[in-house]
Amino acid sequence: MTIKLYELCGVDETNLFSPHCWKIRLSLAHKGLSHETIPVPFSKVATLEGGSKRKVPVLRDGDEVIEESYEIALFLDRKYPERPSLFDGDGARAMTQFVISWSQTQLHPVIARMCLMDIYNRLAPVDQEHFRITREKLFGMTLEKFSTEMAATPADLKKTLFPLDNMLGRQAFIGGESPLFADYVVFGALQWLRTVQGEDGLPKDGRVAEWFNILLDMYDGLGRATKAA
Ligand SMILES: N[C@@H](CCC(=O)N[C@@H](CS)C(=O)NCC(=O)O)C(=O)O
Repeated sequence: MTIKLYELCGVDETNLFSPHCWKIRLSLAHKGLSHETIPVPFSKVATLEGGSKRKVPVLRDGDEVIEESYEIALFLDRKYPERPSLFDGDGARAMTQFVISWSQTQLHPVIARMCLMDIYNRLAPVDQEHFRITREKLFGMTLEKFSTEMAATPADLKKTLFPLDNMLGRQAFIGGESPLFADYVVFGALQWLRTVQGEDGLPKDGRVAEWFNILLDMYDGLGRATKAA
């Protein structure tokens, strides 16, 4: 039975931009599993699977429905143990929590500060309303004020990525010689920026750029196939 992946989209259903959904797109490819994408705009997320979900990605595999990207990755390894693992043992699962935490608390805020209005501008009016209400409540200010007064630059991003740049001097991937789920976590964040704003804000040269380009080209260019904005 085909695996279904509910993924966030804007007006253009082929512009899949959610960082968390990208983690799972690459995880499925890593395991050699094909899937059907069901694009979902912000205002429809709460109607998925009978209305029980509030966020995507959500994955349906037969009768099983899983949400939360890390839980989906664990599920895929549990259900398909004969395929390449997304984690290299218990230690890797535990350390991936650090990568998720770093990505969520350091990388995502900088990227949001770079591209908030780019996200807003690619949504349909009904989704713009949802995005404005939820994000203005979260930030405690208007989107316009956030994106001007809190704006971040490519230099801020480069600085935030320094730990990754430094580590890539010693090994090819966060996972070691080949990528693991932890790589897809960080890839998802940069792909988010690429798909909503284009490539200008991304590192252009150096180790992180090289690592990101390798991941964009992996799995028959899955990442690159979604156009940069
Ligand atoms: N921790 C969750 C985060 C998922 C998440 O934040 N998804 C966003 C899209 S990137 C969402 O569905 N938001 C719905 C909304 O804001 O209404 C995961 O890793 O799956």
